[in-house]
Amino acid sequence: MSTIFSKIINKEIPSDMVYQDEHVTAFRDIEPQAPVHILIVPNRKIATVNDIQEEDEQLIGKMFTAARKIAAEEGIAADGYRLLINCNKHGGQEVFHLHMHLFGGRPLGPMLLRR
Ligand code: DGP
Repeated sequence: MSTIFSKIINKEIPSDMVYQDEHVTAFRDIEPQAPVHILIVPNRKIATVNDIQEEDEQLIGKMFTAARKIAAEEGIAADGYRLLINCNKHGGQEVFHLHMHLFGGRPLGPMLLRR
C-alpha cells in the first residue's frame, strides 16, 4: 500500500520539495518542529527500518548523502543538525514510508524528553 509520500514523490500532490534525484526525494515537513525540518525519503517505498534489506544498503547511504548536501544548502552544516528516523508505534512513526527527519536552525536540546 502506498502512502501520501509516494504521491509527493510522484508530484501528484504539492510539497515544498528541496531535493530529488532518481533514488531519493526531500521536502519540508508540513508541521515543522525546527526552523529547518526536512524529510528525506527513498523514492522506492520501504515501510519501516524493520523492512530494510541488505540490497537496500546503497539506497540508505544515498539518504545520508542527500542529508549532507541539503544541510549544506540550508546553511546549517557547520552549526549542526539532527537526523532522526522513527520506527513503528513506540518510535512514533505515523507515515509508513521510510523517512529521515533533518532538523536544524537552532540548538535542538536534549535528544529525548526526560520523564
Ligand atoms: P513520523 O512521525 O516520523 O512518521 O513523521 C511523519 C511526518 O510527516 C510528520 O512530521 C508530518 C509529516 N507529514 C505528514 N503528512 C505530510 C504531508 O502531506 N506533507 C508533508 N510535507 N509532510 C507531511
